[in-house]
Amino acid sequence: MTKHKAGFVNIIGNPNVGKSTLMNAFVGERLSIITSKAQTTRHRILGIVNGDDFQVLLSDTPGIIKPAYQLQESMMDFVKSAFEDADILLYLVELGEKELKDEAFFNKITNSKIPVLLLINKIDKGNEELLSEAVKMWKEKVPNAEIFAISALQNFGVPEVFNRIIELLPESPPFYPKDQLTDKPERFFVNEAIREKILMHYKKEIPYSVEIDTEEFFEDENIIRIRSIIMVERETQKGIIIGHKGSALKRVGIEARKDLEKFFGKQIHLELYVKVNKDWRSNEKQLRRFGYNQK
Ligand SMILES: Nc1nc2c(ncn2[C@@H]2O[C@H](COP(=O)(O)OP(=O)(O)OP(=O)(O)O)[C@@H](O)[C@H]2O)c(=O)[nH]1
Ligand SMILES: [Mg+2]
Repeated sequence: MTKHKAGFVNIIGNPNVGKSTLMNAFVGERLSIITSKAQTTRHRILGIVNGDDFQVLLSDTPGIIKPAYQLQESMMDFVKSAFEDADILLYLVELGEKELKDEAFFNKITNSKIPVLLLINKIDKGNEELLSEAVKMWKEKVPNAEIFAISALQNFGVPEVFNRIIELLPESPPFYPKDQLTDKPERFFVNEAIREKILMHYKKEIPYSVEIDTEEFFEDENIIRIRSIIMVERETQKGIIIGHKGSALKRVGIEARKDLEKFFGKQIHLELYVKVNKDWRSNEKQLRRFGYNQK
């Protein structure tokens, strides 16, 4: 009989390289939100892939940045934690990328005692020549890594990476029940669906000044009733979120509701409110309340 394998496989890399796209491709569900903007992911999100004799605990993490305010510091704490408990590191880069902007994190990767799979993503955007240049460069920069070329978006090369993960996984009993998909509660996915629409439809600093707080999540037999607050930092931002006669907010509500109906497989009633929570991004207590500061 084969022994059961299980372990933490943590995805790290620069912002916008496709970490969340890859995590969703592995899990086969839309667990992490994806947008074309950097800093879409703010949390460490666990996605669990279960088989009869394995359990892969994937972590999606925020893109690595130099933090400028407290929220971003908390985001980087999630990345640090992903280095600490990993059994396998997936270092995701995109074709054309030259470096990880943070030297300390980069050194952790090159000095890693655990297996590192360096995945060159978005190869659908390039050609053979660009790819072979990239492979050559990354071999020199991260000699301890095994290199794979993938397109997370097109699921190209992803099954091969998964097979290698299974080979490398340590023997261990499962860490979570075998029917569990994530460690995050339902409300988290509501918040994220709403935040994704805000990232998509608002410009400049607006998406980065927003946090969502789902106050009510009530599941009936046929419908889920949800009430969520969109928190902004300033009064002027509140007006922008709502838009002319409420049109902008309405669009966010409709689009988020559609996604959530797919995600939960049930009819959704979604009420949205906008509130000013002054400078929440720099307020320790508020950050803790929204699940950021874990120290
Ligand atoms: N062409 C192409 N685009 C991709 C691929 N993978 C991801 N993308 C796109 O890249 C953008 C960023 O993807 P995300 O998955 O949100 O990237 P991320 O690394 O999680 O970003 P942050 O959470 O902001 O750090 C989105 O527009 C994706 O559709 C790929 O393989 N090919
Ligand atoms: Mg992401």
